Amino acid sequence: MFSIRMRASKNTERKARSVRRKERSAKRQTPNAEHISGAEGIYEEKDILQICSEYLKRAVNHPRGKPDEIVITIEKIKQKIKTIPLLSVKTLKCKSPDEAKRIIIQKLAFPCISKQAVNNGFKVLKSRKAMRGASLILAGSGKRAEPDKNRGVRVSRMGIGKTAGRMLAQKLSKMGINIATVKEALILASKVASCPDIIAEVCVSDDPDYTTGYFASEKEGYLRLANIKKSGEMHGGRVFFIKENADIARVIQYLKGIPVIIRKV
Ligand code: WAQ
Ligand code: MG
Repeated sequence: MFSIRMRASKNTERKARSVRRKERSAKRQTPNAEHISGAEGIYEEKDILQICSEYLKRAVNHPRGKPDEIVITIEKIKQKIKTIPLLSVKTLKCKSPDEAKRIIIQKLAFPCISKQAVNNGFKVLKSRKAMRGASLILAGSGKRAEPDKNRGVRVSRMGIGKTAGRMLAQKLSKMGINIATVKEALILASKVASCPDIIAEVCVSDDPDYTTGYFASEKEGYLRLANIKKSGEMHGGRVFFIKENADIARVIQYLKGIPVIIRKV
């Protein structure tokens, strides 16, 4: 199996480009590169070409704008892939961002996420500068624990088996939501929820025309929230609320590095 990842960005400071060549070759994308889009999954070798072409199409036709750098990484997975369960799916037809926010606050209060943590979470989700990864927020102190506050932590190396993928497509079709956005977010949220130190996740798409977000946790499942933001807004993001005493390096290693797959729907 292969991990395929794509990220597309636009450099916001064009004049500074040449100065940063050296840095760029080290880190490949400048810290002020504006995030346009990203995607990742685990696939069979014979599907690599098709997936790369899908990811490229997505990168160049994105509502956030035209990228001037697209990076695709293809890596053979050598470790054993861990099987994880898929979260259950439910949709709540919220009428406004305020209503969605009230529900999220309710859901977060029950597993004892502090007010400070909730407020800091909303700050990230509302920030005009979209990160390309997620923010890790300590459930008690509300401290942001991701090492790079501009980029955040990108979850990768997650996928779904062929048969399970077909069953998921059927199930989502019945609900009228069989689209890549939902499938990918559900697989990502299932990996995040399977991390023992993560209590809950909240996600708002950074696509200006995608207004459904979600709350997810092992207990509540994947709870879709309609109208979590107003159409046209560029902000978005992901926050993972983690146990106050969690080993941050281990959480990041799990999210980025441990390959997981869903085999049952
Ligand atoms: N790992 C960590 N954070 C990520 C990742 C990732 N692999 N991909 C995206 N993010 C963060 C990043 O900060 C983005 O700005 C933000 O999430 C939103 O990303 O069921 O499309 O790809 O209908 O715009 C939710 C689907 C869609 C709800 C979420 O996210 C539904 C979506 P986007
Ligand atoms: Mg997006």
